[in-house]
Amino acid sequence: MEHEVGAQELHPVVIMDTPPLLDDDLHWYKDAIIYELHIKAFCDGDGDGVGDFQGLLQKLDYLQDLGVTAIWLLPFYPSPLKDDGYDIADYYNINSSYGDISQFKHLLKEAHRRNLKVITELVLNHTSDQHAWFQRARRSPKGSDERNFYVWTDNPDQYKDVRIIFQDFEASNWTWDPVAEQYYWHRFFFHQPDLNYDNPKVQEEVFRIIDFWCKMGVDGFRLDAVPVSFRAGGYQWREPARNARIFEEAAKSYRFELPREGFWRKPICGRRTRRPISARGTSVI
Ligand SMILES: [Ca+2]
Repeated sequence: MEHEVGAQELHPVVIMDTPPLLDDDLHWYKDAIIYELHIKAFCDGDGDGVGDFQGLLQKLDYLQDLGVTAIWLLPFYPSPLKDDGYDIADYYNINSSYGDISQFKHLLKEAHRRNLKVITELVLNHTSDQHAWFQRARRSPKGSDERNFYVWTDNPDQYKDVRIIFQDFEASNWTWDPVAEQYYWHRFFFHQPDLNYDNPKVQEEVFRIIDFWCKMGVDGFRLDAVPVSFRAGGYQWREPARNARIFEEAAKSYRFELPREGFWRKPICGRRTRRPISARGTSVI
């Protein structure tokens, strides 16, 4: 407004001889124009009726012309697709209907060539029950590290005050597994067992997954369901900041920015350090 411009003129701008507060490499997401898309529904490059990375590649110029500065890809991993890909069966691969890792790398290269960032959706609260970790867990001895990749109990009244999110589908946050002969914990569908973040081996695996995609060149992540992931938070949604402490520490390690407000709806963005801190070298989670 004009009167504000006038007021500013009375106070000359002082050029501070200090580094800028905002680091473009870290804070680029703050004014990014983000285009969220599901690979399968965006563009079908090979004509088989399902969208794919080949199709998205063909549309990069179009997205750039729109003024988009970042693409946010919903889950594209191998999955039984019982929850639209939020039930991940393998964190290190691409659903073969959409393409393969080499096509994904090509997409990153072509996106970056157009100054487009690439944010990927990571679902780390739970896996598909088809994930190898769960299949191993249910067959491993009770109390073993392998069993404890997930949260188990003999008493389904445990944490009974925790709200059931999908009340239309689930009667409890616990489901009986006849193979394990225990109940396993899930905040969402029964086929999405929650990972146990109290197990250091789970923490290592999560860092390994983040490392894998960072090294490939992914610019940021949107982390799904972070607030309900931690026993320290009672597996409740009510204390998202407390529940997300692990990811705050991860964000420091990887030089990511973790948006404070509403972070579970926003991507964690930034870039990895030149020398990433390995999962083994940290004790942050
Ligand atoms: Ca296709």
